Amino acid sequence: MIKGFIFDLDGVITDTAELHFEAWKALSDEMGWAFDHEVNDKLRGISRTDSIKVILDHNNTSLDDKTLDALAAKKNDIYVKSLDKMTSDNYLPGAEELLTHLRTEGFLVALGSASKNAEKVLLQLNANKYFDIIGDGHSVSKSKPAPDIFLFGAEKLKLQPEECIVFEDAESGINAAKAGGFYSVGIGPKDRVGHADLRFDTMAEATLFEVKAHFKDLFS
Ligand code: B16
Ligand code: MG
Repeated sequence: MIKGFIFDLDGVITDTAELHFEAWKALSDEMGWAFDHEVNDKLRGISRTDSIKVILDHNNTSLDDKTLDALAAKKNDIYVKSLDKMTSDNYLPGAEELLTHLRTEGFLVALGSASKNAEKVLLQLNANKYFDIIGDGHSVSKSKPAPDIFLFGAEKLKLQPEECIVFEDAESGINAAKAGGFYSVGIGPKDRVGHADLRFDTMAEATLFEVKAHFKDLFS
């Protein structure tokens, strides 16, 4: 039986992908690297360090670890500053409604994000009230597609993976959910999250009614 839900943050609760894009783009322009939305899409769900490596690969460049860390920190400063503009108006359509509904029905809810800035994003959105457990980029060392962040959430909720549904917008995130033995809901196009147990184009369609209808044998 499903007793809990684990939500990714960026791309599921709020759309920070564009803010990440702008910050990586500013750094790339400064460094003379090519960077566009197609490359940005490959960064969904993966850590900051892995992200800069993807950008460097795309540019057939490599850097020593110290320079790489310094440049990733520079990008992060730009990104964190851009979060100041975020408010509770910046939930993705449907996200706050679903979180509210889960609270009303008494489900356990955890965050399972790769971001080390999740705390600030939740604060800007005023979203802490919807989560029993916060799992973020500081909680585990192995990032998605390893299942560790979702296993962390389930363990803290005192649930088994098969008692939880994971919501994810990233290919690596659905892979992580599957690797951990969780049910998964993908948010986004088929070519990105079509391997999820259930998929919606956007969070606006992802109502509790639709989720229950799909996983009907798993709800009492
Ligand atoms: P930060 P999620 C992920 O968050 C983003 O999708 C990904 O693009 C980003 O690189 C990663 O967080 C790390 O973020 O630089 O803030 O630590 O989708 O897992 O909530
Ligand atoms: Mg995401």
